[in-house]
Amino acid sequence: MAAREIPTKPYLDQKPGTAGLRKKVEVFQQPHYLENFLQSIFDCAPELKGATLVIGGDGRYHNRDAIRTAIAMASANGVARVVVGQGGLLSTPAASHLIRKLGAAGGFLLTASHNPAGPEGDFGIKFNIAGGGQAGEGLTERIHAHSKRITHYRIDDDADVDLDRRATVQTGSMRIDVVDGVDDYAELMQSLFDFDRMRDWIRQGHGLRFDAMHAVTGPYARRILVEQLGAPAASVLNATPLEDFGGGHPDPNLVYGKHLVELAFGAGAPELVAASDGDGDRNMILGREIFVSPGDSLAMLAAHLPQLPGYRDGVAGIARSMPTSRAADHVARALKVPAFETPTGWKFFCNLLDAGQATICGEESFGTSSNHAREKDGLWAVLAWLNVLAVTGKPIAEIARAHWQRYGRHYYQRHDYEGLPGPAAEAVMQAFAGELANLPGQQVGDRDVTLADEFSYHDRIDGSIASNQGLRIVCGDHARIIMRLSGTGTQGATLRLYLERYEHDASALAWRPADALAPLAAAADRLGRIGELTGRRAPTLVT
Ligand code: VG1
Ligand code: CO
Repeated sequence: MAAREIPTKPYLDQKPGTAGLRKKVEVFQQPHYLENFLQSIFDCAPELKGATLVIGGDGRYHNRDAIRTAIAMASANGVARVVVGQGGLLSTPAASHLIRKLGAAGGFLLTASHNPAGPEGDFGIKFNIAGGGQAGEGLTERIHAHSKRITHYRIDDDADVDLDRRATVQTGSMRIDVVDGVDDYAELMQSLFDFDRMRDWIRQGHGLRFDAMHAVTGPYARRILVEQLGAPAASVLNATPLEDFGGGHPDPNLVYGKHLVELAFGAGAPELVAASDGDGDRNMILGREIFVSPGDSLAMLAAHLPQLPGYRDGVAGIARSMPTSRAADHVARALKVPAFETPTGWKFFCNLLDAGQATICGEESFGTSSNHAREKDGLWAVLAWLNVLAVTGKPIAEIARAHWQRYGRHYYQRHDYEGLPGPAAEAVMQAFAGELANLPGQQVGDRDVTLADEFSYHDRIDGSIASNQGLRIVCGDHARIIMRLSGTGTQGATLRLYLERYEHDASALAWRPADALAPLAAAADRLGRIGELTGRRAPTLVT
């Protein structure tokens, strides 16, 4: 049987959010649901015809089924070559790299990131374009519009392959390569970092612990940290990818990574404690008795980047998402390079990276990466820190203290109110928005408000404008309060409140972030009437 056209009816909810289409597994299991969405991509991205397509996922439940469907549809839609990770596994940054390396026209990344997996959990798919970055807003909108009027999809059931065996198979007019998902990524990391020095650092007995959280980074961490850098096997925790992530929540932050915080603050702590998320694009960094907030991590890595082999040419610019702490901006100023502020979501960095204007980028949501890929990269951040430790010979706490002394410290927290009824979350946003016009000239948390608006971004490279990207109150360099709604959830609405306070006085560098930020949290609650409108006394998650 060759390619067939199957009639189908549209679903009206296939609208991608901050990072692809994410839904409950049972939503994806509805008849033709995935097929409709994939066909919408094929129809809106004709460049896939006759070209190479990369496919891989984070290994969660439904990954294999979805990949087989994607392969069968790629064949029916005229794709010349599919490259798929063995076992269906590719971390998000590894997939991005593979697209770039192979000159592929795009890739399907099957992941719902850190959201829990399993039959009751979440599933998701991202479409990345040539160059390795996520499809931009325009294309994403066209795909969504198309999905609402789709009538047929094409599939070729003969195009199938054993995902567990590395091989090249020809089916009809399409070639399928099942490749090791780690090889190319590991080679890329070796080109960026000083593996010899890192190996020495480990050999000297400096301890390190990396938690793969039973998600996709296990095989990557084992290969690089253990086999190539010589770390003891026990350095990598939960290294076997499981379809349900072992029942866990592979979101490396202060809540879901609490065991790592305890390890880092306990007796005999290793010098570097780290973790990544479900699809391998997030990272958490801890040292002995210190948690490095993602905004600080971006700033500190940027400051040290020119000492790492892949970045000897220096830093062209530093980019961060709007809610991310402005710590990196100080480093950009010191390096005399531009600092960019983009909306939440990695896709907004890609034009800057492509244009060579930014070298390193970061988000407060535990995302950091550089121009080596077009996605954030968890293991890259861990290796970058490892290399910094090996080069400086200093522990993380000392690096952080020196950094704060020089640049000042940005106290930072994100408060999430998860699973809210949509109308309650909207009401808070409206209440907060309603206060903005009156605020400039007034005080918030003892500081003068200099700007209060809704953030919109003008991409100077492609001229596009993204509006509606979060509400913010700015008190000069001193403080910010930001509020936005999450675009990645699958249940109810999540309100995110971001708090930032800057101090540079030597006596103000060692406070507890919760204490430093309490006045701003109280102000945000008052302005957005959060308690009153949501009935919640406290956030569900503080990171
Ligand atoms: C969240 C984060 C954002 C990140 C996105 C995808 O989006 O805030 O910074 O880029 O997740 O990360 P939102 O809209 O829920 O705030 V991942 O690791 O889920 O691909
Ligand atoms: Co992720």
